[in-house]
Amino acid sequence: MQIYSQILNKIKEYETIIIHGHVRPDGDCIGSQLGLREALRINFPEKKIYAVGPKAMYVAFLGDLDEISDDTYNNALAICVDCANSERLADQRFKLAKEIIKIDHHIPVDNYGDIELVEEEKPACAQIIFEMLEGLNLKINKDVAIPLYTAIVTDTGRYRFDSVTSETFIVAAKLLEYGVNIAEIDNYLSVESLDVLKFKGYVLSHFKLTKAGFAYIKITKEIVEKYGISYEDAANQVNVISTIPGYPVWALIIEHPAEIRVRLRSRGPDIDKLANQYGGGGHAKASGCKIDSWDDLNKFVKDANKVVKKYKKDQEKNKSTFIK
Ligand SMILES: [Mn+2]
Repeated sequence: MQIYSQILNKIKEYETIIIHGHVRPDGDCIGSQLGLREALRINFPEKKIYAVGPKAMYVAFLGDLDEISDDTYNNALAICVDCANSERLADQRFKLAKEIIKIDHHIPVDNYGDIELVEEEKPACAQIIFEMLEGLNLKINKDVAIPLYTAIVTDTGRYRFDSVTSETFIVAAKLLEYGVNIAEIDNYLSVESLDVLKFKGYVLSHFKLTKAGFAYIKITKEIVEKYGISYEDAANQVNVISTIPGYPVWALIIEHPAEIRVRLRSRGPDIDKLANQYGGGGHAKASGCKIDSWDDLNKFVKDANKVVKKYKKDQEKNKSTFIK
């Protein structure tokens, strides 16, 4: 692909390359950052390569991010991964870089990159990165493969999402050839603290269902504090209510100290437009947005109901017998 060589030329041109991810990073974000950092380090040992931003505890086994000074950005190239809009990038110092490359798989929100490699159909940003490294014949080793594999396995919900294709498995298979131990990674990803387990119990016993077919759970600050878990750990439980037949759209709505965030998921209708209405976005079946206060929850629930109702009506028309 021509864009691969454009990116390679930029990598060759710069002595310092800084890899950015998004706020509240997930496994794909950290895995893409650390996998790409390692790949660039082994292929260009003379260059200074960093990855910056907050860490994510549940993929802490992948390694640490770097602390760098503002001066490091002088004449540097920033590569931003897994992030559709510049506002959502962690560490806004990417703006200090001389040029910016965006590598992403979300529906684009803004075009902040000087060069952009965006493949919306890919289930994980790490898959795009692996295909690029391979396409450019760059060296890959086990330390590159482990974070990239972890990124793919987390962002695909362990290969369960719509966006997974044969290509995803081909990439995963190739990563295994570099010595990735899938059981070991699965063990790391599967541990769950007692507090999180108890919080799951709260979700299971307090979620709400609407007549239209929307399932949701409201989590106040007090609840997060009561269970003594992080906001991220709490928000990650959105799929606890993902399995109910007749409820193809679900959400976890959580109050952070400064805002109320909605994690919205679907196995039926596209929900990214609904997220757009509330200042968010993401993927067709997995999006996020915000509401201004708990008073707006009813309105959000109504809008979600509309999406589900329309979907069910369309399903009826098409006489789909597949129960979602
Ligand atoms: Mn991702």
